[in-house]
Amino acid sequence: MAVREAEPVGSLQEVKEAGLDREDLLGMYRAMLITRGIEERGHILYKQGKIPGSFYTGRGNEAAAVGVGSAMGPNDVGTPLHRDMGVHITRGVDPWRIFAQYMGREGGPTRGRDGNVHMAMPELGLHPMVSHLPAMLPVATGMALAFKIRNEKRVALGWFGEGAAARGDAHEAMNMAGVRQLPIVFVCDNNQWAYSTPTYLSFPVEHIADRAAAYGFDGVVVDGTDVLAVYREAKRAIEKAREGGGPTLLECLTLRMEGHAVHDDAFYVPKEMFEQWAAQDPIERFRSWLRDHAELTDEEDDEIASSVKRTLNSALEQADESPLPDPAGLEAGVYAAPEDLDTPHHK
Ligand SMILES: Cc1ncc(C[n+]2csc(CCOP(=O)(O)OP(=O)(O)O)c2C)c(N)n1
Ligand SMILES: [Mg+2]
Repeated sequence: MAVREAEPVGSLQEVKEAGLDREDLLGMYRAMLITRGIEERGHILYKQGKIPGSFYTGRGNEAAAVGVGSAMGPNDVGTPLHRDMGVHITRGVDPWRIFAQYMGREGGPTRGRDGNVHMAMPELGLHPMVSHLPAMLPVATGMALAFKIRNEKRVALGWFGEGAAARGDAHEAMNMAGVRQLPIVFVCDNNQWAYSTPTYLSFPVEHIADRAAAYGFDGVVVDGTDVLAVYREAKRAIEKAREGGGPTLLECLTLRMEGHAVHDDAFYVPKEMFEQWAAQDPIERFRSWLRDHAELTDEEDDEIASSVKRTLNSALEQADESPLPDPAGLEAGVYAAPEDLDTPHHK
């Protein structure tokens, strides 16, 4: 029951045993590049005044998000947060929809009802976050409870930050999931800061995952900059949940590489901390691993980079063509209609 600190990933053989072939690996690499590229371009759009409100990124969290997203099964569900763009990308959200969301356009997943990252596409198994953190954990727990009651072999994933872990709804969700042994994986994006609050003011134990034992399930800490280690641990936890083995708390350790949002210059984060974590940038790490273990050549790498660039260029164009929402349709999509719901008593 005690927390386990996951080993880093070694050879290609080990990765193959975890179920990934070379195509999968390059797909994950591409997803990480798309994720970062979207957020970098988002910054530019923000500076151009094209993004209303504030702007959030998950820089430094690309491996954690893509690693977990890639381990999900086709019918699994999740509630990713503001650092988890990689989950949306891995589940197949077309990048132009994200740019449209950023700019409050009709083509965004919320059809222009919200800008920024309060979005997801339920048809891809993802449910949009609300601002209140970690209010999506009880929602994910509810979905896991539904799967268990209906005897469906599906797993729910609920994301939360290490700061949000201090709130009651995190405790309530994990306690209930433990009591009922629900098919759920709680994924903590521990990026070491909750706005300006450091971890030692958020929790008094060494790891957030240490708490799992108190809820009666396993806790695992994984280096969130190692996409393959994250994948391996997420896969293990998800398949365990699917087979009736109950929840896991998977803590992905990273550093939030930018301010809380674009308005915050993170002056309170020690410079050495940024330097130390910049040296293990998740994308650079994976690129080196692919070169050393999967024969990624310069030509292939350049090809992937230019195809990502092309994808993002045309995505931006497509998003810019998407109109702002028509105020006359403001109420559309606010309430679910009976045909949107698949529970028998709504039919
Ligand atoms: C209940 C609640 N209180 C305060 C906030 C304002 N707020 C938004 S993000 C944030 C920091 C959250 O830190 P953490 O959970 O570590 O997630 P991170 O942003 O670092 O990924 C705060 C205080 C909120 N969204 N919800
Ligand atoms: Mg945090």
